Amino acid sequence: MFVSILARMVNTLKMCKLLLGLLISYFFIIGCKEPKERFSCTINKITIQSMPDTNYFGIYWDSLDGPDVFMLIVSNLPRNTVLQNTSERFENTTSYPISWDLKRPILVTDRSEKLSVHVCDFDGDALHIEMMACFEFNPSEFPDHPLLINLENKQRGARILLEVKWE
Ligand SMILES: [Ca+2]
Repeated sequence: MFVSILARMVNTLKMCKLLLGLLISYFFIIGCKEPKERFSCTINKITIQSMPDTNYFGIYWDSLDGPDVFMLIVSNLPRNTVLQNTSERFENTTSYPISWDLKRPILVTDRSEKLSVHVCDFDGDALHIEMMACFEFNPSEFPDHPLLINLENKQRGARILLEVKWE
């Protein structure tokens, strides 16, 4: 009887030692993990370098003059659905480049965040907005951290330039 109790106690002690060992190993591994690298990309300026003359149906944007160009920047993350809705339009645009120095620079700190830059023509009210061209921008796809980023929409023959800052 006594021997059996003693054997059980020894086994329990062994188990405790094993568990303690596992716990120490776990915390050691967690402690040795590389700290998460900081990631921050700020878009300060957007320049439209070229846009198509006509819409998706081959019709000119505005019959008497050029399009009234503005941007909508939409994030895939819910917290930033519309990041920039500039009311500063370039009315009757007949030549490019045109640029926006963003009053509220767009900050991306999440590697999974992707932005869609929609360049649109404004036609009197929000119901009559026409998409001119759209561009996708995923900052994490630029590991070299260039300060100027060209985005192209080949299908639309459209190009924009982003001026960014990395930290
Ligand atoms: Ca228009």
